[in-house]
Amino acid sequence: MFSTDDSIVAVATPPGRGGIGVVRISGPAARDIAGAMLDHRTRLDARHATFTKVRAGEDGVADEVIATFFPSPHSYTGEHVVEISAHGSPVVLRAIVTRAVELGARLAQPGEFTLRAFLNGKRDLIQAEAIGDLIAAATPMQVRAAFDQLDGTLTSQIAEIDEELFALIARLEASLDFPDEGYHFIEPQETERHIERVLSRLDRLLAGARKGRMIREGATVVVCGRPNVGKSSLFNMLARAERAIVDETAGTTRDLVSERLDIDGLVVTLVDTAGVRQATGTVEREGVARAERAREVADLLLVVLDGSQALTEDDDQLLSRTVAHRRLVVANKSDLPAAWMHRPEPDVRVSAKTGSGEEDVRRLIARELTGEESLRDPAAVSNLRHIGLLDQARTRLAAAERLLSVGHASEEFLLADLQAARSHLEEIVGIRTSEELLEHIFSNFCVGK
Ligand SMILES: Nc1nc2c(ncn2[C@@H]2O[C@H](COP(=O)(O)OP(=O)(O)OP(=O)(O)O)[C@@H](O)[C@H]2O)c(=O)[nH]1
Ligand SMILES: [Mg+2]
Repeated sequence: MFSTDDSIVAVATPPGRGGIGVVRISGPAARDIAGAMLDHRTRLDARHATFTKVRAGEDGVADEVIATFFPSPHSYTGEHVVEISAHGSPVVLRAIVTRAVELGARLAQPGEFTLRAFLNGKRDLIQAEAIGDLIAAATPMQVRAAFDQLDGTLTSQIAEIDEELFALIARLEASLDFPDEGYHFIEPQETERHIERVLSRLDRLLAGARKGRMIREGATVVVCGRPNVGKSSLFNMLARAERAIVDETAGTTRDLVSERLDIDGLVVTLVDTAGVRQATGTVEREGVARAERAREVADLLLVVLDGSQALTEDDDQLLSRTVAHRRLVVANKSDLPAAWMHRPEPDVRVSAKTGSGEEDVRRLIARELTGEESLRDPAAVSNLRHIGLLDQARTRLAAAERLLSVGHASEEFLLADLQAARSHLEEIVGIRTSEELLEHIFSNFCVGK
């Protein structure tokens, strides 16, 4: 399904109006297609910004543009590419694309420019996915994590592991190929040492995986507690906006209210919920049911208690119902005298009224989600696809290690495990892929990327 011998075209800048808008054409005919709609008398020079005019179509649409020709292979896709920067008018950009199609280009599919970059060997699969992550990033930490992968950090770590595996496989194969000489090209103890080393490298990569995923995908944090303990006040404090209604009557919040925050580089969707109690009215009952469902999908709960009052039965019930869930117990209203010998000891005391303790809550949220005190550096692995394949590679290596530990491991069995581990690693980088996988990855991109 992937044709790469034709030329494709799309607007590469986001929809809407802007100072400039860029149309990208990639493929063998890119230079001729662009040349046919530009006023420029001579052909476009390589990597030279040419100021000229475009005339696109019978409606007389025209604009002043800068056209740049990137000859193959030194372009984004590895093919001939022309980028036409016009003024950012949707009418102009659409006319340029339409004209390019008349001249023989095809409308690009989502992610097709980056797909071509991958198919032409300009990017490996990790890097191609990182481009998607970088464009989608909502926090500087997400950009850093994506850029590291684009820069090849993960690629080279996997290549090092793969190299060691490859060398080991080669020596084991040599032993198989010359069985009569009674000579092992590699002793079992040495094989074991190599496998252990590869395993510990994989473990190091996987150790950062939870943090990496949290950085890449973000997390849902749900504020819960009985009515009136100050959930909405705490929510507003963290959102730094008066988003949710606060009132002294119990049962103020009915619906879920959510807000996206940047907590220490993490994209956190914070959700305020209705106070949990035996509700009377139908609206409040529905609110309590929604709160319950929100708790079930949360990555982290903030269980809010009123520190100025004795614990009630509702508090106790919620505490015991959430005990197995990842949670922080937050004692609010610390500006009032504490009336409560707390058990369990709260993780943090705050006053949503004065704002005291806000930094502690943020720090604890980040720590609970990532397992780290502070998020200075992104993790090497963050993509669930990569994590799954690393795990599978690890499983096969552990199996090989077990074979060795029981002694008499035949080279054939060892080799089967080691080769399987290698193929999982190759799938991460994209040395092995299927069309379905590529389709899945690139269809999540927008048109023009
Ligand atoms: N003194 C003090 N009062 C607070 C604090 N936080 C909230 N309150 C007050 O407690 C009352 C309830 O606050 P809300 O934030 O609406 O409480 P809630 O848990 O969202 O309540 P429901 O939505 O009804 O479940 C309001 O009168 C707030 O002003 C605090 O830290 N100190
Ligand atoms: Mg509320």
